[in-house]
Amino acid sequence: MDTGTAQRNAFVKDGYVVVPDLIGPEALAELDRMADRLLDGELKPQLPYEGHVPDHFYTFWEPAAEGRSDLPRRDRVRLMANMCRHHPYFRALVRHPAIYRVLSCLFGTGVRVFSDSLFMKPARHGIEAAMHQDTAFWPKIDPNAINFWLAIDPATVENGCLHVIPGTHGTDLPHRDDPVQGHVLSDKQVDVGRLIPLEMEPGSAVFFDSSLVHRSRPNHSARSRRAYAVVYGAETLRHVEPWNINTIAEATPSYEFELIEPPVGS
Ligand SMILES: O=C(O)CCC(=O)C(=O)O
Repeated sequence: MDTGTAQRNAFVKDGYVVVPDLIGPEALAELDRMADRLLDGELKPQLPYEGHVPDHFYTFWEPAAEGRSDLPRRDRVRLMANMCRHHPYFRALVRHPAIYRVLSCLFGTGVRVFSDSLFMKPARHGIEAAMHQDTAFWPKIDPNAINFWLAIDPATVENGCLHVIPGTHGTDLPHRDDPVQGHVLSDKQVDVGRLIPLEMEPGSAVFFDSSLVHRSRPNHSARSRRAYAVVYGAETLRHVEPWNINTIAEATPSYEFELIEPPVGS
C-alpha cells in the first residue's frame, strides 16, 4: 500500500494521522526563529486582506502571566493567530508542498486555507486546552475542516502535548461555553480512558478531523512547547450553516476559505 493510501485509511478510521519529519531541518530552523520573533512582538502584519492591514496579530495572553513584567513577552503568550493572511512568511508556509501533498490526499480534492495559529505553552504556567472538538467553534461546513498541528519544540506529556480520542470524529457533541476556553466538553461526555498522548519530535505533524475530540494539559515543566497549527478546507467545501466567523477570535468577518494554488509538480 502506498503512503498516501495508508495515511488516508488511518485518517478515515481514527480521525487523525501523524506524519513524522514532515518538514526538513532548514524549514524547521526558520520556523523556530520566526516563531520567536512573532512571540517577541517583532513581526507585524504587512499584507492587506480586502484592503485591510490590522495593527497587530491576534494575541491571546496566558491568564496568569499577562501582566507579569518580570517575564519576557514570549512567556506570556498562549496563542497568536491569522498570520497567514497578513505576513508573507506565514502565507508561504501554509502552502508548503509537503503539507499540501498530505492534505490533497486526505481531502481527495484541492485545498483551501482558513487560518493559522501559533500555540505556545510557556514553561511552568502554560494553561490547558480543555477537551473539545474544533467543530464547536465555527458553523457547520461539509466536509469538515482538517486541522494541521506541527511541533516546533519536542511535544511531550510533561510539557503539554496534544491528547486525542481516536475514532471520535463521527459525531459533533454539545459543548458548554467557557469564558477562557470558549467551548468545552466534560469528562462525562467521552471515554477519557481512551485518550492517548501524541508525543512528537520537532518537524513532525498531526493532521486531524476538526470533529476529533482532543485536549492538551497544562505545562508545569521547565520546557516551553510551541506548535504551529493551520485550519484547511477541501476545495469542494460547502457551507451547511451561514458562515459567521465573528465566533472566531478577531478574524476579519470577511475571512473565507481561500483556494491554494497547487505547488509546482503536484
Ligand atoms: O496546542 C494546543 O495546546 C491545543 C491545540 C488545539 O486545541 C487545536 O489545535 O485545536
